[in-house]
Amino acid sequence: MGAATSYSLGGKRVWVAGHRGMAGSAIVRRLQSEACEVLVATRSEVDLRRQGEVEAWMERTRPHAVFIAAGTVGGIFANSTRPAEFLYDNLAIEANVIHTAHKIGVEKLLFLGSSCIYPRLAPQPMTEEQLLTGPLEPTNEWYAIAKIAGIKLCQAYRRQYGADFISAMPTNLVGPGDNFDLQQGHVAAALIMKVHRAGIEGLPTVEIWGSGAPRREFLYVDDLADALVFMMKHYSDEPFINIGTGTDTSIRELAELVAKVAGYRGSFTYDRTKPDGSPRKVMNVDKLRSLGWVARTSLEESFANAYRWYVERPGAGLA
Ligand code: GFB
Repeated sequence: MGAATSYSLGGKRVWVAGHRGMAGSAIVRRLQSEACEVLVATRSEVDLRRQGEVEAWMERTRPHAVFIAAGTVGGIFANSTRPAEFLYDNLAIEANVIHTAHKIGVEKLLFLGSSCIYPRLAPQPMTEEQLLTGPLEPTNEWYAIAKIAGIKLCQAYRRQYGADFISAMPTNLVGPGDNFDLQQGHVAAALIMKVHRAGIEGLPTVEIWGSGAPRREFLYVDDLADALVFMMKHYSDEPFINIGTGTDTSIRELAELVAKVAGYRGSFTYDRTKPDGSPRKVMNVDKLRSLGWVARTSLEESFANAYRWYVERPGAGLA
């Protein structure tokens, strides 16, 4: 039960589903320091939305352990304009992988959810007990419903079949490998792109969506990967666990931090025709702390690393 359990990755075949994404690629980086064999599959090898392809691939490769970091993801605009993809893709992926993992006897599986599973007006910081206590945030309820179903699948397979399937709920992420797409991506990448471009082009202002008042928590993606490997090794129980830092910042403060990191001296304007989304999202991370894990990378260091990663890419600031 809980922290007392221990699962060894040594000598195991470990499948990171979604290895090209921000979280998945960080898990692959983190697994380099474990004595395991890392399995990955590109979308042309296996489309995770197709049950037959998932079954064939998993039956052939026989992973001992699985991280489900695959999914259709995006920021507030992507979530609110592509509801069918966010609901269908994520439901199909998690149902296919979790059911097949049970069928072939996967020893351990970790499903990644999201902090948007909690009610829009959940008391802050949000404890795991807040799940399904109120209406969801409308801009991302499609994604949230799919992620809640993923948690429930893990719990149901544990209850009915004794499968060692667990779930982690990460907060908003920052770091290398993010989706640097102004329309589809999240706020961290968008601010980095916008501020960098304004610096290059000598623009006096940068436009921020919404009021700047919403508060968000940001976890460095390599800290997330470390927490997930920690959970894979040391946690085995039905309740899911929040993964975050436990501290939040306003979007306005965040914009100022990115300006500092990028050496940008202009100002910010606010486009109030764009949605704010949830007024505040910050995790209570007491459970994770009590298991023995805390985040290491500060907010400024996280954004400085993400900024450096972005500007070192060819073509940064041009697209
Ligand atoms: O990161 P984000 O897109 O999603 O936006 P959520 C966070 C906040 O930043 C919102 C504001 O209040 C946005 O209005 N914002 C300001 C911007 N400027 C920008 C900008 O240029 N781009 C973007 N994207 N936002 C997501 C969910 O919610 O959080 C996902 O939609 C997922 O499903 C993820 O759960 C963790 O934090 O509001």
